[in-house]
Amino acid sequence: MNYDNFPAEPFRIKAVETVKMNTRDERAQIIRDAGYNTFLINSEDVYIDLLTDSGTNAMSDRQWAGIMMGDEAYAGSRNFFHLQETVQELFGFKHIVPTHQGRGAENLLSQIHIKPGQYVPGNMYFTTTRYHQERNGGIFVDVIRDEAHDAQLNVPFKGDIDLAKLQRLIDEHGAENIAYICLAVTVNMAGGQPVSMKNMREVHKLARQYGIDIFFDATRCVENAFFIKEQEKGYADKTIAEIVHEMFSYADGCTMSGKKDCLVNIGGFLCMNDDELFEQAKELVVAYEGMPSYGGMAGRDMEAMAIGLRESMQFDYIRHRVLQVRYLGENLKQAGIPIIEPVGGHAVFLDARRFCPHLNQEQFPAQSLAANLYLESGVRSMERGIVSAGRDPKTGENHYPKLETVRLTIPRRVYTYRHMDVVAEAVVNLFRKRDQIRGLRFVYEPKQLRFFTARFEEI
Ligand code: PLI
Repeated sequence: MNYDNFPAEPFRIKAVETVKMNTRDERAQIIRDAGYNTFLINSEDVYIDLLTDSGTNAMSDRQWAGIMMGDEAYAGSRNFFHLQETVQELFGFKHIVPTHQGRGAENLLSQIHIKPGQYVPGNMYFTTTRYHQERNGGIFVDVIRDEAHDAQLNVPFKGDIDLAKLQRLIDEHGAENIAYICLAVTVNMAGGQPVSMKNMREVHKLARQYGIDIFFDATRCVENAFFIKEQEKGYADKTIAEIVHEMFSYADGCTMSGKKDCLVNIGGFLCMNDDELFEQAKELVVAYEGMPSYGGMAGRDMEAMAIGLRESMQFDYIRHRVLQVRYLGENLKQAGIPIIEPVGGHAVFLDARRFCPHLNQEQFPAQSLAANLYLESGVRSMERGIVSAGRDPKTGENHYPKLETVRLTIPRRVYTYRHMDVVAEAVVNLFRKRDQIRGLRFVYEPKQLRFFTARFEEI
């Protein structure tokens, strides 16, 4: 692998956390005890943890200094005002409602903006987002471009909305039956694929024509902005902050999981421009989260978030971030490992259909692949396929997503390129004996968001 194309870490390491490597026999017992679900493995038993990039970020010295500046007043904390100012300046929205994390914001938005029976089009789904939409009577409709469902197709901006699909939905059901458009930047379940500025502009134009609101899922908006700067004509000379600002100019508000691009371990928020919607959100936040001036976060958490959001827009940071992920992807590709292409912003996704062609989707190939990767190497990853997709709430039938994947998710500022090499070696070793990976069946299946706590046994 040629390191020249990949920038060195743009930071010095000031604190370290020791990790341990246990034996294969120990791991065999651990994964059995965990019901072949990597969510149920204790963190202490993991060597390199690529379960998620959510809340696993390393904070900077400046953020830790901010933690000491926490104003833990029940109401009117100065850290809230700092966060509010920062988000207003960087995102350009009028109002912000803090929440304990992203799904808190999704809960509020779904309650105040969906009438039962209304449709909620989105560029592929995210688990918690769709859960809250459906719980509030919304009908989720996937309007992402078809290419996003094809793991092997290497085209830019696979996260774009297909405008024809959106138009068809409006024609069929009428604009009044669309709650709002949910546009995720980037699209997690599609492989961390970005959305182009051109698409945001066009979706906005169409939505305006019909008076439909657009809410962005802003969770990985800074990573999305990097792809726009790198690949979209006219943006090479713009700063990341300028690009992020323009992106949100095409939205009426957003939900945000701060645990990703705000470079913190906890927190989230909901934004909107509409005053009336803001009043409704404020009334609801006190019931579910806390006062409108903390919403489930401590003062110190809001301070770290305000500082982290600004840091994430530094070009050296975000370039290293996205390219480190790409480095792992390129490494795997060169070794002939089937992955989703192009490599997205936060993770490399193994294509379990091609990795385990001897298993059908009902044998949970991605779930088993993740379990076997842990067994072989102590590397923890996550299933993103049929188990994550869950069941149709009406019919009880499994959703059968085209993408059956294992996500190797890179925490921000935590691991080095050498860690990426070790992960690649582990995946390559497993690939050589892939025919030994066995299918799984449920021994326990929770009704909601089953992937978090489900248990399996080998067939
Ligand atoms: O985990 P939360 O509640 O802070 O955020 C929920 C959430 C919303 N949107 C998107 C695109 C996400 O990726 C997301 C959370 N993602 C997790 C936990 C993940 O592992 O990807």
